[in-house]
Amino acid sequence: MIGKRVLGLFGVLSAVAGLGVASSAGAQPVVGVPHQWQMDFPPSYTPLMDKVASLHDLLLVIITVISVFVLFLLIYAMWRFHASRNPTATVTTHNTVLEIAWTIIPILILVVIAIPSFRLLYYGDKTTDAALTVKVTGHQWYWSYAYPDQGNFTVESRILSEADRVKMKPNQPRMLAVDEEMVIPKGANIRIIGTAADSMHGWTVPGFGIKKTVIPGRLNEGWINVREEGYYFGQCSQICGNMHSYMPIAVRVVSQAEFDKWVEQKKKSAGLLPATDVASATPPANR
Ligand SMILES: [Cu+2]
Repeated sequence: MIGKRVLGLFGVLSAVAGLGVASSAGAQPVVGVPHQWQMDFPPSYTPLMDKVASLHDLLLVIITVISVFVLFLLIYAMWRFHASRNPTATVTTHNTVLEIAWTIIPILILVVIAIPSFRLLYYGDKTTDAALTVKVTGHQWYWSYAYPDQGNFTVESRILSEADRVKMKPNQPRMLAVDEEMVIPKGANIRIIGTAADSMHGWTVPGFGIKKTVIPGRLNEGWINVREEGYYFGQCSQICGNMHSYMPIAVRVVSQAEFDKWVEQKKKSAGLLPATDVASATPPANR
């Protein structure tokens, strides 16, 4: 689709532009953000979103063919059976062949749609071998991300005020930048377990093809595998209260080495690792 290609080009251009700004800050480029005049899906960054887009493309072909066919029938009937051209109306009430056809053909079309649709549902349901799990919890009105496989530390992610964003993350989009992103390694299957602390929220990142409604007292599962490093953004997609629009979702995708470094740092500040620097180590008592 031409529209998609043009938008894809915009994506690349803005990613390159973002890279220029980001590299000066020594961080990942801003990749997964909405663009001006965007009309199609956002560019895809995960295998799941690839499949969502291709199912959409299949459905677009099917509905276009059906719409054009119905439009043709309407126009033809208006022309062919106009009173001036067809003064005496036919009294035909049944046509067995036609009736069987207009029952069977729609069934076949629905089956053709159902097969890839169910395959996609099961594909997006869960990952078979996850490199790690991130437990996402929606709160009024911020997100927290727990890393049970890395010692179970938790990161809280809150929107930056406009003044703080300009000061701390000027290259990131307004209303989407947060103080602490969810950090994951690139190219790894990440199991997402979602729940909520108070009301229902929706953990949604459009470019990842994931949209998990998170519900208090329940665990919902999904997965992502992001190909490229960068910052990706989404928004809470479940009306959750008066600050619903102020709990954006930001994901920072990094290399495995950088992820390991980040984990060490988080574990240390959560008190899960002994301090390794000499200055803060407790001196031996009897010396
Ligand atoms: Cu919410």
